[in-house]
Amino acid sequence: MAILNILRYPDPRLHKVAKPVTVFDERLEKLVADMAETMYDAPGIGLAASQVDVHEQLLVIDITETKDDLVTYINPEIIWASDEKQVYDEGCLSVPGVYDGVERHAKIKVRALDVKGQPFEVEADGLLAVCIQHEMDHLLGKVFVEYLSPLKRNRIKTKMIKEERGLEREAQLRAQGRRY
Ligand code: QAP
Ligand code: CO
Repeated sequence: MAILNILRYPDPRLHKVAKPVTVFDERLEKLVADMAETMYDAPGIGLAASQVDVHEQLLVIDITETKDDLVTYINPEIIWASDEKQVYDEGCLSVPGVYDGVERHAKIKVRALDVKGQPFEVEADGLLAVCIQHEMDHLLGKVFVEYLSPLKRNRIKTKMIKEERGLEREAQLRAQGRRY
C-alpha cells in the first residue's frame, strides 16, 4: 500500500475528464487500496481518482466516524435525483482549509460497479448524497469551488497559489538542510 500525492487546486489536471474503467484486475485492486489509504491518512471522507492524477471513473467513500465502511464506486451513474435540494458546507482534499456551501440534490440513486466488476445500487441522502455528487463531479473535471461566485473562487485560487509557493520553499529548505 502507498500514500498517493493529492493534486491541489488550481492544478489543471483536476479538470481532466475521467474515462470508464474496463479492466478489473490486480492493478485496479491496488489502486483502490492506495486511494483508501490516502483518504484515511488525510483524513477525508471521499476521494476521486482524478485527485491522484488517475483519470478513470473511480471513487472511494467512507463517511463513518469509525472509518470501517469503505465503499468503492466504479463507473458510477446517477439514475435518479430528487427535485428537492440541500445546501451543505463542503470541503475537498484538493482545496485544504476551504469550506463553503454548495446546493445539490437532497436524495439520489446511484448505480456503480464494485472492484470485482459487480453492479450495485445505492440510495443516498444527507452527507452521503453530498459526498457522492461531489466526488462524481471530480470525474467530470469539476471542483466544488466552481459553484462559488467568481470573486470567492479567485480569492481561493490566490490563497492556494500563495500556500503552494510556501510549500515549495519549505521543501527546498529541507533538501538544502540535508545537503551538508
Ligand atoms: C468531499 O472531502 C466532501 O479542507 C470529501 O484541510 C466534503 O474528505 C463531501 C479535508 C464535505 C461532503 C462534505 C478537507 C481534510 C477533507 C480540508 C473531504 C482539510 C482536510 C475533505
Ligand atoms: Co473533492
